[in-house]
Amino acid sequence: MPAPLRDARFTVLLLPFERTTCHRKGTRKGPPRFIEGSLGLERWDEELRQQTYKAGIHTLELPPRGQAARRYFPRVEAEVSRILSLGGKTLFSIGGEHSLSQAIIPPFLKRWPGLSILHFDAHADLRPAYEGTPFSHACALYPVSRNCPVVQVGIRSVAEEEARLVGQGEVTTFLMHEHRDIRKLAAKALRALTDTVYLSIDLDGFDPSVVPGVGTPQPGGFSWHEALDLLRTVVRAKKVVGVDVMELCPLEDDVSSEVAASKLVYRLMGWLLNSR
Ligand SMILES: [Mn+2]
Repeated sequence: MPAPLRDARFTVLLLPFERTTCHRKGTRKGPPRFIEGSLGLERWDEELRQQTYKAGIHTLELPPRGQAARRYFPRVEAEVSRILSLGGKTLFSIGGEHSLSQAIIPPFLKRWPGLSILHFDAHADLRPAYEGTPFSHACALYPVSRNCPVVQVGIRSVAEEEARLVGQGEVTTFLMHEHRDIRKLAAKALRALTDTVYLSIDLDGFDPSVVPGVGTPQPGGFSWHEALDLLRTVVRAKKVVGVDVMELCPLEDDVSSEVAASKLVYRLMGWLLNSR
């Protein structure tokens, strides 16, 4: 039930871009499968007891047309800037690989200079470059971590070369094995974040039993309810101005990953709708 752009409270930007995934290929199929997953959802949100879609959801797509990051990312940045300039429409960007966040976040930082990032991921993603390129999924948060506070949750895979950046400077890292109590973790994350927050969600932050369809799975991630408790706390306490949901790499014969991803987005929209 799509809404015209001018009436929409939420915009969904589909970014089927994939260049550097390593273990399993297929993140370019993430956005279309995300839409398929969303079609199976009930429009009635059973937690919030409301029909969130009635606020208006407008979906756009920016096809990469075979372009490399060097050419595609400036187009992504321009499109994000255009949508933000319309005002009053929270943008959800759906990947595609996580390196896209490098192009999505700068327009948010321009508009909200006090922004901080809640980075939900299994991986620290703080390498300055990986396999010869700074545009890799392994470097997703490196550039923005030089400019604004980044608070990392779910992290359970860190390269030796990243270890010096984890928990240093603007980066606050809550390693998964040290922060198992979600209520305490949420309270600590709130203290580390500023008032205005951007959510960058790599679906591999979830446990693979919740979202098996990711390129680089890691054991020991958040359960569905742990993740939702954490994110609900943040959305209620802060002003969340944008969200990306990345690295959906759908499986052939299992739709649970795209259902989880689209249900997560719909729930986030519902919380946002109720928090203003
Ligand atoms: Mn990751």
